[in-house]
Amino acid sequence: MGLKTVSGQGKTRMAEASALDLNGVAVHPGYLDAGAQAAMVEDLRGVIRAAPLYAPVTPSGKPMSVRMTAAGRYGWFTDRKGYRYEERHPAGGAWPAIPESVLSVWRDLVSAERMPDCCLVNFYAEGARMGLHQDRDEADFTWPVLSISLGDEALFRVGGTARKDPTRSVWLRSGDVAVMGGAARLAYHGIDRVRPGSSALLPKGGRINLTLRVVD
Ligand code: MD3
Ligand code: FE
Repeated sequence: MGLKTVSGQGKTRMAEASALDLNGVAVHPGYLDAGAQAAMVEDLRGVIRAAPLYAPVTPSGKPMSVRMTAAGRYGWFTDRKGYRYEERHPAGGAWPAIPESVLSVWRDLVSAERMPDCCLVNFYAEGARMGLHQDRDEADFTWPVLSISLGDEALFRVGGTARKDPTRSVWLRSGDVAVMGGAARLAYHGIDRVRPGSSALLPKGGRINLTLRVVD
C-alpha cells in the first residue's frame, strides 16, 4: 500500500493509505519513522527532567506498575483520594509544555482547531502492565484520545463499552499511533505485557506511551 494525498482543514498532505481497525480503534502502524521517534524521545527527556516520573497509587492504595508524568495544562493523576486531573506535578510545579513534535501528530490525525490539554506519559519497565479500564475523567468524550508508542512492544487489548464485552489484542510497536474516537472513545482497554528487548530506541529498554487528551 503506497502513500496518497489527502485534504483536510484546508491543507493537502501525504498520509498512510489506511489504518487498521481494532474494535473501532484506528491503529497507524509505523506512523513515526526512526528519526522522528528518536527526536521525540529527546523532547521527552526534557519533559521528564522538568517533571520526573513518579509511582502512582490507585484509590484502593495499590501502587501502579507503570510510572507516570505529564505535559500540558493538566496531568492525569491518581492517589488515595481518587482519579483526577491536576494542574501541578506532585512535587509542586506546573507541568511542562507539550513538545511540538507530539502536538504535530495530533494536528495531523485529529484536529488543528483544538490542541490537547494533557499529554500523559506512561513508562513501562520490564513487568509493568495496565489493567483493563475506561478513560472517563475528561469532560467531553467527543474528542478522541491519541496514543503514541515508543520503545519496547506491548500487547494492547481493547474491548467494548461494557467490561464483559469481548476483547481483541494487537502488539503496539515503537512508532505506532492509535486514535480512539467515536464509540471506541469509551472502550475498555489495557496493556497485558511488554516484550523486553524488542526495541533499541531506549538505551536502557522499556516502553513509553503518550496519550493526548482534551480534558475540559
Ligand atoms: C482505547 N494507556 O494511559 S494507550 C492510559 O499503552 C492507557 O499506556 C495505555 O490506557 C498505554 O489510559 C494504552 C491506548 C489507548 C488509550 C486510551 C484509550 C487506548 C484507548 C481510550 C479509549 C479506548
Ligand atoms: Fe487508558
